Amino acid sequence: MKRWIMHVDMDAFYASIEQRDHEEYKGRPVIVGGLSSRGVVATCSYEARAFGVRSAMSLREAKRRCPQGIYLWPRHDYYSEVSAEIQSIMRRYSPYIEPLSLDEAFLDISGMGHMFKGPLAMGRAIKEEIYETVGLVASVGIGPNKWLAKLASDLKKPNGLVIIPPEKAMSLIQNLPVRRMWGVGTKMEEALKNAGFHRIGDIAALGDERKLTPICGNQSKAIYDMAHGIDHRPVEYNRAIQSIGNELTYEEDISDPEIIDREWRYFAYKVAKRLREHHLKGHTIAIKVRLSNFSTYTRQKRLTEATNREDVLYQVSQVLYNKIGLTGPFRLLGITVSGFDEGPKELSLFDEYDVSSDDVLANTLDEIQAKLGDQAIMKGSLWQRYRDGKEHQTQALQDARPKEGELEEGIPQGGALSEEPLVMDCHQQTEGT
Ligand code: TTP
Ligand code: MG
Repeated sequence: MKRWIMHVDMDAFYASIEQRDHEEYKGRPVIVGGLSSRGVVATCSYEARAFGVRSAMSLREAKRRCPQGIYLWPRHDYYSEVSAEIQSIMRRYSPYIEPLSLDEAFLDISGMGHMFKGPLAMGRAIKEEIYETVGLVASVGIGPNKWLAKLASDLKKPNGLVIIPPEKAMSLIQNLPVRRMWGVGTKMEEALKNAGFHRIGDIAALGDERKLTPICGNQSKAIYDMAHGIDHRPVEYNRAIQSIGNELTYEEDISDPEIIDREWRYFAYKVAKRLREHHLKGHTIAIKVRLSNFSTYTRQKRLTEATNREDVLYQVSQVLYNKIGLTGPFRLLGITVSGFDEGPKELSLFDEYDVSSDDVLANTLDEIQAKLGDQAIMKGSLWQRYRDGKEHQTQALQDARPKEGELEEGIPQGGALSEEPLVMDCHQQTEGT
């Protein structure tokens, strides 16, 4: 059976939702992002892209390039709801679905083409159903593996529908810049170029993957395979949440101890809130800090009792932070919790009395925020942060997947793939597309 993977990626996702909901925004440059002077663009409509506005660009720069743009604050919870609707449509086409973020997912559709006139017809059907039901445009890519499917969905954006048959793969990818490979960020691109690899074909012609080791470290095999159009990674449709964390790359490095402390409090608040949303408690708390030169340090601690409490997360993060012994300036900070207790605990009648007053307070706050918005009730320190315009930048990160080596105690990260400056986890910046 021929393997066919589909990658569905919504066009200008947040901005398209805003245009869908506001007649007056249609056809106009819409920029969604933080509104403070330090804010960045989360995304923008294709009309705004024509002015040179891009994701992760500072809003200051965006406003310079496109003063007539419509600038909007993101509504993350609402976008998540739309995302869930889209996922439920995709799930009807294939149960083998792996969402990568709010707006993109892989589907393994091997052997399912017979329900349609082939994989391309199936892609068209999904696009149409998403458009008719949700009113948004998706780009769809289909290929013999994940990397080619992801590439395909990007080739004709917006409103793309592209299939890369295996026999066409090599001729198509060999002239593309190395940056187009999935997982090659700015840093690795630079290293590859310095070593004389500009196009994917340059890597494919190497003849021996070991020659890549000095540049790509433990990613060499993956990069070498990709350069040959090969990617054996399965669509991970059943992956349970393994960790929940938030991290943030700052537009300007931070070194003021008060601000750093506020950030730790913020991460503790945010991660605890998300753990409660998922009814999870974890034993392992990890922190991550990255310096301006990209050196990255992680420390973790395992607690005997699993927790989802904000105060515990904050206190442990401080113990770990002191252990690292660095004071900045920091490019990135973050907290992740993993090692979850098996399944949500069933409450028995007697257990009810076990619920601590802290839990009751946290749940009450969650309810108020769910009804009235996050700003309705907030700790003083976090309110200040929100007012300063930081809040918008921290999108809930992908629930998941400690990257290789990420949770290992005390190991500065050298893996080139992890050196990509993250704006949001699991997002690659694609420049100039
Ligand atoms: P993308 O799929 O990367 O971008 P997009 O859907 O806006 O545009 P397109 O796919 O047509 O190129 O990301 C999906 C959403 O994730 C995006 O709408 C906003 C959010 N996002 C951020 O918040 N910050 C970022 O840096 C990026 C790239 C995306
Ligand atoms: Mg998208």
